[in-house]
Amino acid sequence: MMYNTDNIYSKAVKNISGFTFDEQVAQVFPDMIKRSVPGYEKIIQTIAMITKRCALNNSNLYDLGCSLGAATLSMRSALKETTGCQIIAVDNSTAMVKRCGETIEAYRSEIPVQIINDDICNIQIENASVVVLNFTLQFLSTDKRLELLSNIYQGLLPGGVLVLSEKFIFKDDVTHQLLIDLHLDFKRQHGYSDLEISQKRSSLENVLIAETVTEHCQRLQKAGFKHNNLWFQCFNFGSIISIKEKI
Ligand code: GEK
Repeated sequence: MMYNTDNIYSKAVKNISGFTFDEQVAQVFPDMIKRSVPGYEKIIQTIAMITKRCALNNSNLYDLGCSLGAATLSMRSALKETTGCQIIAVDNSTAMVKRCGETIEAYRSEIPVQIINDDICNIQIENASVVVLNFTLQFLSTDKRLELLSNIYQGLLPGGVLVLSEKFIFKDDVTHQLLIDLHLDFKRQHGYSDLEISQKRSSLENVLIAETVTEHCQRLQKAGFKHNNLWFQCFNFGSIISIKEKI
């Protein structure tokens, strides 16, 4: 599968429309996410480690907002073929799901992967041991987030885990500004021009709604999770692990 370099915002655009996960984005997605999200590759690698330790025999693993299936492939690499697990990957972007299917097909494995083109809010989570929301919740309107997390909590088996990776904001203005500036430096270091950075920022406005780590942890508590902690952070991006208690 061929992927191009992300130059979607390299030329000045008069009216910047809201960001969507269309064919143009799907074509450059691996390049875009690596150059835009500090720590992305580390998180993907660690999802394999978490899977190895937390996946339960004969359970379902979910990749919600799977894009091209990077987290699915990571989870699959960590699963033994004899454990009777299956992975369910969901995305509401048709362009992403189509390419995700082709990517998954390209790697041989006996672990079944079901790819569903739907809104993650319509998915019944059941018999789950690992659920991944890798930079997806931030695209869901805030009023729908608790219901989704409650659904995930209910569908997890005792001892099951949720990996929730997000872009964060910070209550302390000084810290917030420095971490944002460091993120901008990261993007510049990866070859994005100031024009590209500012046009992308405008297109994501009102589409990506970031919250503080505390807001996320409070919502996770409300959804039922008693054990929530940040396990990774790089600048204003990070990942929380939530564990459903064992009985
Ligand atoms: C990765 N997890 O590479 N229902 C289903 N899918 C959705 C919804 C929704 N309501 N909202 C957004 N998406 C991936 C990266 S990207 C993150 C995830 C980013 C999908 C959307 O179509 C896109 O594919 C994905 O969530 C977000 O580990 O681009 O910053």
